[in-house]
Amino acid sequence: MRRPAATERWPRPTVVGIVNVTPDSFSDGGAYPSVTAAAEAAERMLADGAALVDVGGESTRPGADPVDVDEELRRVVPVLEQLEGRRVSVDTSRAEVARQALALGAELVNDVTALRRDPELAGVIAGSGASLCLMHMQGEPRTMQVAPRYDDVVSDVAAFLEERLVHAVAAGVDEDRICLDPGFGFGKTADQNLELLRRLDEIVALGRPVMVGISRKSTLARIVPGPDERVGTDAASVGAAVAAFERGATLFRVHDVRAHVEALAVAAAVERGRVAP
Ligand code: HH2
Repeated sequence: MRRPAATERWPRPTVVGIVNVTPDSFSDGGAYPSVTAAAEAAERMLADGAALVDVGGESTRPGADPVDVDEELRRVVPVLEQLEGRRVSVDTSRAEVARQALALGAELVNDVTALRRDPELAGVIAGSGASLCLMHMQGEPRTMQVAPRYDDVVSDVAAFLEERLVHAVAAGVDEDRICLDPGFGFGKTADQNLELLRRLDEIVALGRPVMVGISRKSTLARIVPGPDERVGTDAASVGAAVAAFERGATLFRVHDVRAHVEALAVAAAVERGRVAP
């Protein structure tokens, strides 16, 4: 199977810790009672081996309503201020949030709309030297799980990501700084998510590093029921991440950083066939 070259920017595996500063995220909504608590959680993730932490202020769980830009800024900016000097990504699809996050040192903009929501976002990233994650979503969070439809989920997602990659590059974003994400759970049934994971090498074949965000998602809870039927367990999340690694994924957006770092270190050593990198 074709393997992506590890780059200095994103060695394989690169673990990205999730810091949702939202009251309503699907698995960790309202987890942080204060800005300091969120920043401390981020610091712990970095100490546990996350390469960067992804700070987001707008939930994209199925059924979620959008928040206005001022509210998103109120949630995200104080946390980014406390994390200045740390390696941070910002989970936003808005140019103004990205602009302020980049000014505070964020190095990656993680846009779940793949530059389809805010026409000014590409320009903010283009001039900045920051990186960009383009994610596939069918529909919008409020309604995306109602009746997802594809001819072939993997080819459809691959075609979409290829088109968005061309769009981003045409808008001035450096291709070397773009990663692609199939968007597990974003307008996909559980079986469609599993088909995407099974054939992830077809997304990897697009030639850019692939990010996967399957940590705690409900597809995993369908396979291994946990205490909450909408939330997969951390052990199930690690299993999915290792499966994704074996199919060529590079970046892993996760909640339980330590467990993923350890499991993926072993998966990488097995792929190399030796202990030392
Ligand atoms: N998933 C979520 C949010 N952002 N970004 C990328 N690139 N890939 C993903 O799969 C992805 C993402 C949703 O998960 P979470 O952040 O845990 O919940 P919420 O959107 O409710 O805050």
